[in-house]
Amino acid sequence: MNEHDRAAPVPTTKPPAAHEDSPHESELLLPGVVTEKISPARSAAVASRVGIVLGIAITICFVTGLISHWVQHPPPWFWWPANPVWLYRLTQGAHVVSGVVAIPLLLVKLWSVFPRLFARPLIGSPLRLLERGSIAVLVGSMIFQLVTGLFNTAQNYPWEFFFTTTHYAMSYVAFGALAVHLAVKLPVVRAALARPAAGSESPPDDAGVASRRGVLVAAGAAAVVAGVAIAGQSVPLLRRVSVLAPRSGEGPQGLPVNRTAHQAGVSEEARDAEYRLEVIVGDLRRQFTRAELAALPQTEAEVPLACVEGWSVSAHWSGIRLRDLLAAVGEYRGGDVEFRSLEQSGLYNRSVLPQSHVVDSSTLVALRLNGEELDLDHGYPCRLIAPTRPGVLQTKWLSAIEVRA
Ligand SMILES: Nc1nc2c(c(=O)[nH]1)N[C@H]1C(S)=C(S)[C@@H](COP(=O)(O)O)O[C@H]1N2
Ligand SMILES: [Mo]
Repeated sequence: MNEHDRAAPVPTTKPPAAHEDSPHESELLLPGVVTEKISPARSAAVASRVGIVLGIAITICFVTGLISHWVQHPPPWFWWPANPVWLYRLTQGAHVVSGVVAIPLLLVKLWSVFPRLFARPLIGSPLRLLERGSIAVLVGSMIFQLVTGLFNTAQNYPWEFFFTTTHYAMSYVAFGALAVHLAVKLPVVRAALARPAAGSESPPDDAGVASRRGVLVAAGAAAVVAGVAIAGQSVPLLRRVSVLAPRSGEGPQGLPVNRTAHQAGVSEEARDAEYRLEVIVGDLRRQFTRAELAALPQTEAEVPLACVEGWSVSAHWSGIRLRDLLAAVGEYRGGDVEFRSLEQSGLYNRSVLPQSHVVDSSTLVALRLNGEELDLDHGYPCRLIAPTRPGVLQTKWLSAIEVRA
């Protein structure tokens, strides 16, 4: 007798019917007229399959979101490579696309399990209460994350709280609730996946079978459409079909502008003949005019600008390598470097660059963009451009660069 003979279970009940995993009338706290009309597609078969794809999308979204947060607010243990230059463009593009793809999947998933919210008993045992509670937290936090994230891609903040900290904190709630939910539902998911989505014993003309397949296909199609609609923010070929991508390649010198010189209140200072860039290395400091910066050896680099909102554009920069500029003032002995902007207020008027990026050969104090003098709105007289970093940290209209002890 081999392994298989022993393992084969003896069927004690009748073969599974097509609707076995749909909630039964008597199990629901709903009037019969309503229960009768519940589509058989609202089943564990559909919920499990959509749930798996949704779970993958959310995991990608969570991990890439953590990366983005840590790059911007690095904990002591965090290290992020400076190469390949497109790395952040990829992770942040994946973050936004996976989040947008999750929206239709979450809607289909909620639709498929909705009748079960009325399952008897409404509360029941403490364990059941826990299960229901975790679902409430899960659904609430997921909707919150996807909606706030979507608004952020449109640079629209119709709320009072500060987006990044709230979105970050809530991601742990959402992902934690997802883990609990998956653990609780694992037996149901396994059972549902063991059966074909449509149910093997069902007659071919069964309307429920057709609609289950239909719902799965529609969910997949909606997810693809949603993904394509936003991906054009980062994928040039998709730009024309990306209706959800608000900023893609438009703006002076082929790059979108998030904050203009006028909005930042730097138009005059930036063009002033008295402009100086101050570079501080330890006890040594030196001021550079724009002409002096232009007279230093210039380096070219292809480095994408990748905004946290999801849009990204590859660009050709030219300027002074940061490490060369520091060396023109004093010896760089390691440590973070702070960049300050002419901009007085505003969240992004300074940034801190870690050592891994300070010494990288494609980190520039850029003077030119795509073959032209840097546009005022892109940071004239000079700006920071470093690889694998979010746009918010690519400080424009630099006034000072300081090596922190
Ligand atoms: N001083 C300053 N620099 C800034 C910003 C800002 O508001 N002020 N915005 C940042 C953001 S959010 C992005 S995405 C990039 C966009 O650069 P661009 O406007 O040249 O495309 O600039 C960054 N640099
Ligand atoms: Mo940005």
